[in-house]
Amino acid sequence: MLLKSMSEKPFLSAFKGAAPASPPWWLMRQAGRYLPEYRALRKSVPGFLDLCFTPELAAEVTLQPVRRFGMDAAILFSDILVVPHALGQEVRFLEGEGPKLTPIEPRDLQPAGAADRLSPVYETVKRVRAALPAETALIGFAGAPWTVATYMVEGGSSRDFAKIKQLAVADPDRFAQIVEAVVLATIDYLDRQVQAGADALQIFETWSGVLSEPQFEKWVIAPTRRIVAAVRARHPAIPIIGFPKGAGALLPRYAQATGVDGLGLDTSMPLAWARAATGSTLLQGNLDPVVLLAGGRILDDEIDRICDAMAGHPFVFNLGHGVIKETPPEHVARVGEKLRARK
Ligand code: 1CP
Repeated sequence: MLLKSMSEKPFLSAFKGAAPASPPWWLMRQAGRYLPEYRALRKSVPGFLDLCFTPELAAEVTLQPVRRFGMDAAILFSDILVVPHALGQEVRFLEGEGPKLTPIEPRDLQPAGAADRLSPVYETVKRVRAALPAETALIGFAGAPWTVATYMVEGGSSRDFAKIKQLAVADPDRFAQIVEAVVLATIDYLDRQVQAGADALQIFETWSGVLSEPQFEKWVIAPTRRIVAAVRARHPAIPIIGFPKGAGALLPRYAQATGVDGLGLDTSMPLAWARAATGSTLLQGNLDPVVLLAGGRILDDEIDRICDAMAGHPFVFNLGHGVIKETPPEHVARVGEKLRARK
């Protein structure tokens, strides 16, 4: 029994109800620009998507933070916008400007075969799986349809989401064609990541906080529920984490209606409330990335506050959003030390 529990990956044990004093951890955007070894490797390819689609390099970038800091999980290095790319929309990442997507007609999106066009990603998953220590889990991921569609419709990052919200309320049938294409492609894409060796999945819903309750129901909950159900039908045991950033008081509804196994909590989420409102669902989060950037005493105190609030509950320590690129790598190392020292 002891041997069995020792051979389990701590990250996966948390989904089975384990709640050790020293919780498992990983960080959103743990691979990326705050690491000098990432910046060096990034220079060797012309575009960001070249990095995502070169398995040898993407696997190396995935492994970099785990090698340095010993997180309990690696997250596949890719991006949520590889799905629109696979659907036939042109996606470019411009230095300092973020993603740019060319407009496309909903009827021109090509969900059939989209997942096949992402085969380099599955090769990355295989390579990472083979290289990771036995105790480290590998998380595959995709963007949730609403969040991915914001980039597809707005043509890039947005401040007010005016175009997509207008489309969603004024021409829901046309918008539904886009969402449908993303749902279909995402189901196959996640399925293929699991087949290639991902131990768990995370669905990033970064922009769930900009919708009214009925619109949230329609464009966040319904498509996510379909993806979760379809992936589950193919892989009944795969843990799925939903991260509905900014969902606020809609978090319990999201948890119950989508059927995810774990919930990512953004920094604004009150921990005692989230814990009480979502039952036994595993929770993950929610350190402010700015506190990680700051380091020092406030970082130590916040790690304790969050872990104390989650004591006795299945929990994965993480940030409330991604690592900020100016973050000193030593602060990330400190998170690992501090968590391991908790008894
Ligand atoms: O090389 C570079 O500097 C590009 C920066 C970068 C990186 C490192 C982008 C561009 N994407 C990524 C990797 C990435 N993106 C990962 C890899 C694994 C890891 O976490 O270490 C993941 C999971 C994502 C997911 C992602 N991409 C999200 C959801 C999570 C979140 O941050 O909210 C979103 C919204 C994107 C879109 C995206 N990708 C990149 C940019 C600049 C953006 C736009 C962000 C915005 O609109 O604010």
